[in-house]
Amino acid sequence: MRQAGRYLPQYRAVRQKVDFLTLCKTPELAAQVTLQPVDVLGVDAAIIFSDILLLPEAFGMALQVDESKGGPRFTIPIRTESDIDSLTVPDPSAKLKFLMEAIELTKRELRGRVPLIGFCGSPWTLAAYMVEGKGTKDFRHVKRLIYDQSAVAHKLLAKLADALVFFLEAQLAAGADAIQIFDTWGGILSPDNYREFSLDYLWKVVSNIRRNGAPIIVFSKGSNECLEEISKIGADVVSLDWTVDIGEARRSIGERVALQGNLDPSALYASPDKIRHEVKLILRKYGKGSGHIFNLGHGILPDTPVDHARTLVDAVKEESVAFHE
Ligand code: 1CP
Repeated sequence: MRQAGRYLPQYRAVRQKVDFLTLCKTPELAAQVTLQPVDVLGVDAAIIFSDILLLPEAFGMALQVDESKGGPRFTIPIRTESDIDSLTVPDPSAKLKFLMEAIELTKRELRGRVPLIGFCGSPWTLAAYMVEGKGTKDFRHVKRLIYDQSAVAHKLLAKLADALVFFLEAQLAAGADAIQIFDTWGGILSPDNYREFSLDYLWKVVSNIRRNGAPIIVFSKGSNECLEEISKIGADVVSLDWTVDIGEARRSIGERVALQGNLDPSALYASPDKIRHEVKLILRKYGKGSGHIFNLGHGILPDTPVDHARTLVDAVKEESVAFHE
């Protein structure tokens, strides 16, 4: 989860020279920072350096990253039906060519060392950013839309689901070995709304992609109430945040899907001994057998000591071997 980023000095060194969007849009640099965690931490897979918000930008929305105001934002959010009508589904090979080139380049530079993961935001999570303009506390604009003008919300979500199918197929064609879909804001919905406005569209995306066996990982943060249903949309892996017991999740859905997760990113503030202890707990909770991809339960925090991230990776490798012996 967010392998690259501010916690890595090597990443900060690149970012000192270029802004975030330039980094995303320069294939050589995107490939370079994609490889950093593989070299520095020894993780078993790379995730392409990009951002979920580049797809809405390709729809024609102006994206701005103002460091002083925190994360990225759309300068003009979309709020009305005519705003949504004016969005055209982008051709990824034209509008997101830089990403496809970054994937091709990264694959060449990886030379098969580890697989490369492509990714996107879920229709719901992208819609939330497009309507709010940025991450907000209560997401009131997008929530107003689903309660007050649900048909308009569905129109936007359907458009996003169509675009995501093309987008993900293009990433696979460029060389991505697997796809992760981030439904970061799934958890702000009631279970019924989650089914109607998020899950249904995740299902549409997953079931329509031609993927030739490439695995799909779905991460829907805070949607633990609906894990059973998430496990039935056709994804191969369900990624868990840290608020769920991975042993219980395995008992309820582990027959159907592999599980990814789920260490609390804050655990990386702990001492190396404690980190190792936490790793062992999760490995034991999952139990023996295959079907577990160890990961954090959400993105790594920017002030995480690199040594601690390395301790985590080493501990996962060593303890999982020890546990299976
Ligand atoms: O240099 C910087 O400060 C940029 C920080 C940063 C990074 C490293 C952002 C801004 N995006 C990224 C890269 C990124 N984003 C990756 C690259 C692959 C990796 O190294 O892991 C991925 C997979 C994402 C996905 C992403 N972007 C998500 C989904 C995952 C999650 O964290 O929940 C979301 C919600 C975003 C939006 C975004 N991009 C960046 C920020 C700060 C945010 C959050 C905005 C907000 O909610 O306010």
